[in-house]
Amino acid sequence: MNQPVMEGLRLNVPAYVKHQRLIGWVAEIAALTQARDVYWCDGSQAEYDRLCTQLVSAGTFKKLNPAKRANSYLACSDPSDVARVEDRTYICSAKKEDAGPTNNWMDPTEMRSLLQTGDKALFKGCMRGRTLYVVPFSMGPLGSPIAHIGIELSDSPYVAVNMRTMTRMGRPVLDVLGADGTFVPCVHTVAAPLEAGQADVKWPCNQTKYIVHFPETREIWSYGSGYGGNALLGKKCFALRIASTMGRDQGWLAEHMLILGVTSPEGKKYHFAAAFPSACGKTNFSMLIPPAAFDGWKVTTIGDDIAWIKPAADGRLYAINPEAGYFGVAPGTNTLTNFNCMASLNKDVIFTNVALTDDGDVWWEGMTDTPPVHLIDWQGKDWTPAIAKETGAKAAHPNARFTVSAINNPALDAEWDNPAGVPIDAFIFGGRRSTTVPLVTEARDWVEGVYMAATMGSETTAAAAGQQGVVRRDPFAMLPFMGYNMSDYFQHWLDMGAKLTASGAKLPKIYCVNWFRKGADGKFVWPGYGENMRVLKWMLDRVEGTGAGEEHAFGVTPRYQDINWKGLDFTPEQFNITTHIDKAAWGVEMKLHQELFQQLAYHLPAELPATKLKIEARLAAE
Ligand code: SAT
Ligand code: MN
Repeated sequence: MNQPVMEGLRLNVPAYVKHQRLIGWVAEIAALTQARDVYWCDGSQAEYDRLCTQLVSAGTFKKLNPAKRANSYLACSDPSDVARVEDRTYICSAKKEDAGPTNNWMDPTEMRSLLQTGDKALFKGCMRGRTLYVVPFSMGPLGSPIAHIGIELSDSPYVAVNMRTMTRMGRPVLDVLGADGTFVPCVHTVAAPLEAGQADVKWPCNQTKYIVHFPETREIWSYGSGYGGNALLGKKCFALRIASTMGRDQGWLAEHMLILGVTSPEGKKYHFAAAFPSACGKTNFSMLIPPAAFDGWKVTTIGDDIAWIKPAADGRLYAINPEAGYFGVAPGTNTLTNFNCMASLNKDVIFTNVALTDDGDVWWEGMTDTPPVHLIDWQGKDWTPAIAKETGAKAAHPNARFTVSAINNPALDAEWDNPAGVPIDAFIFGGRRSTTVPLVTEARDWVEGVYMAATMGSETTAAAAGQQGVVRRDPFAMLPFMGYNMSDYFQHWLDMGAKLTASGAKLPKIYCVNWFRKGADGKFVWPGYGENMRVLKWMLDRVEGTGAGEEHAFGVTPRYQDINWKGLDFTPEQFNITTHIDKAAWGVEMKLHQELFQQLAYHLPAELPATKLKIEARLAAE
């Protein structure tokens, strides 16, 4: 094939690339960013190994002891580049109202001038001295009608190797794309150009950061960060922010949800999709092992973070996991909290910001009760339990992550890759709340469920830069991931329910859960993890119409006797702490719902304030 040359730069287009518009766009971005050269990722194992070796030479990666963690690496980031940056994330829709009050907005023309076209446009020359990697990826099974293709152009080889694990990446994607297929263009730079002779650093990044989405033209531009959700653009940027706008236009849902399967001893299978904010245990929940008393029950993982959900011809909602790997939180993960996850992490893993042991393995807070006597912490400093006691230094960053392929998961569901998806029996919405919100509540109907999800609050975590532990409203666990106006999104959910009801289908039930309520001693009361199976079982009984519960102001909650406690010593008093409704606390909570509704007044569906009035009336009558 004819090899276009831009200002002396060879584009190195492989012969199998037939898509002229793609080639033209790569040429345009290479010229804008003044990349040193261009490399097209084929997604092969040989390429992955080669890039990892290159990352080791550059000092970005440390190869771990193969006897402990085969084919695995540790990357430690710049201390300033450890989490998503919500205050630097923009939705640049033509109209400000379409981004809505929960998103940062800038006029698209102004943003384009800032990034691409202005005299001092940030992307001009931002890849000088670096290779531009062309990373073709598919969200969803390759070639399936529900999948969508993206092409990420990035100057970070760390991004290229992580994208290979997190998505279906490489040459087969370009084969599916053919000569004129549609793709979402994603441009990413660490924004650390290298001048001639300038030595690179281990983790190049820039103090200035922009994570930008143009929903109308379905484009993503990311500047200045090499980290996770800021840089692996298939994940939050595409599969949630851009996909949510596609879902609004095309009648489907892109959600921040895990998907799990539950199989009964009789072989009946159910599916749940569950939304929780970042770092609230979605990965653990999706891989849970039922307690011994639930002999014969099995939980399997379809996805741990994102669900694309579409109505099918049978009137039910079917969910797929658009990702191919897990980018999960390491701290707190151990063989008790998530046995399957620990088993997944034995080989072929990229760890980011965990600690290094003296024998070339990894460690993080909560992995073992007794820490090793010496470690190199995530910032490269000596760490001992004594140092930690004195300075409070963490061995691993609280938002340290692992990147691992779904196929490493021993609990992987046989249908995880099925393009048709799995039918959803129930939705679960959960926040991290040390007070107020009961263990589990069932919505009486779809509208009440949408109300629960819309008004959900959660204490902030280390997954995003900023203050931690403050309760904020996080509707549908989508606050940082909504690609359009939040009120329009509530309407979209209500419309979806109305459409399914009209078709005569049985709607999924909707639950609100809270595993995180604390007792007077400040400790979590609910034992969590595998014991969550007891709550799932109650939900299944309700789905089957056999489970009992008690109605109250917010919905239906199990009484102590409605849950199977076999094999667990959990008293009615403890259960009461996890479920009781404190009227004063709920008075405060309802004011926070009101504040949210005031913030979202533009286009807020009338059903939501109407539901609030009903709840308040019930609360007053109790
Ligand atoms: O960094 S990510 O956005 O991928 C992880 C998270 O915050 O959920
Ligand atoms: Mn997430």
